[in-house]
Amino acid sequence: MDKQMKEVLDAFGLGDACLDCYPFGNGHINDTYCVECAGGKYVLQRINHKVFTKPLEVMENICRVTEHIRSKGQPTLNVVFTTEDKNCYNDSRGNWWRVYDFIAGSRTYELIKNADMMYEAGRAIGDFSRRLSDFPIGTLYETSPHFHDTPARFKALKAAIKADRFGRLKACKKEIDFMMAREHEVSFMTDLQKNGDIPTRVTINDTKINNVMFDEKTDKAVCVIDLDTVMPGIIGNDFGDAVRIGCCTAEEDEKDLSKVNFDMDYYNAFSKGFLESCGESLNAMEKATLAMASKLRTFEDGIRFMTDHLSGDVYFKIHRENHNLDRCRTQLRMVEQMEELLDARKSAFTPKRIKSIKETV
Ligand code: ADP
Ligand code: GN1
Ligand code: MG
Repeated sequence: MDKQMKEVLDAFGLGDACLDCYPFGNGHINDTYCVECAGGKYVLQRINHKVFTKPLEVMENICRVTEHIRSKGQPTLNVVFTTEDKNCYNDSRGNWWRVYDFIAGSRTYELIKNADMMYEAGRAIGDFSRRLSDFPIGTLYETSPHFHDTPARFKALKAAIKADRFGRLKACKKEIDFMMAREHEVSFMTDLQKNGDIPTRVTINDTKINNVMFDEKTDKAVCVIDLDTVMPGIIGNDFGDAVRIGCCTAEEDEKDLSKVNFDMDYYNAFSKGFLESCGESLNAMEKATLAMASKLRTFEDGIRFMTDHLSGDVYFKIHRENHNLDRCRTQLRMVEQMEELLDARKSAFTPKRIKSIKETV
């Protein structure tokens, strides 16, 4: 173990007990390690402080939300405090670190195996919302402002197109045309929120399938993790992000787009689990727009991946050339299929339909 890692593990009182410490998981943002000690297993993370510029506020949100869930007797992330009783550690090089208990007997999946697992994921994500419905939302920090502000994401894409700093634009014409043709749709969910047609709730804002822990033996969902972006938000984004990844027959970075298909059975199973958990507390507009929110959430990541590709891959970790472009392409293919299969087009929401939904809200 190198000197820096020893310093960090010592801060959490794990330096001497540590038997092994190795990179773990497939997140795009933080650096994650599994720490095996004589007395147990932990997850150590270096918080990406370029993305999360206020790590103390992120940690405060996570501690409060997880305490709330724990107080209801439910499994959740458990923050391990430093020997100085702090929820994270700022090392001598300026990096921010935190430790969680490893959620025993559980694992994550990049690709869902069957519809039952999608039902389970829906249940876990819906449960999170239900359990936090009585949480004082106004006390949460908005740690990543404009995180799911899709119009702002689109604006950033346009700026990246204009700058074309790395001369990558010419190879992306088809994708850019596809995205431009949908510009008028990007404010659909944020407009509903602004107009008060959908409420602001405590949301996770990052519910891709590898942020759901499943029991290793039974494949039952244990809980959601990766709570860095827990903030006030739109519930459709939590629903939609899981659909974006979970209902896709291939991984997010699949190069062969013929393998990238939308699985309707998975969508139905996920919706069932989700609505059984938190459906009662959603209003009619939230429920009616879950499919549209799924498409827009998927489109938003297509926009973000393309923006990052054109900007020189500065945000999402990449592991090969054109990785963000490949990720963008899968997202756009999913959007195309959601438009067909879920009728998730803005035109499906005629003023007449919106009016009739509002009347039931
Ligand atoms: P990122 O923000 O980079 O995606 P995550 O918090 O999602 O980081 O962690 C990355 C991966 O590490 C997860 O997908 C999961 O496989 C694993 N992981 C994270 N926290 C835990 C935990 N408490 N117990 C077990 N595995 C975990
Ligand atoms: C990132 O952290 P991770 O890998 O779970 C990103 C999400 C994107 C996702 C795309 C803080 O999620 O918003 O949807 O990649 N997280 C952050 O796969 O930007
Ligand atoms: Mg993650």
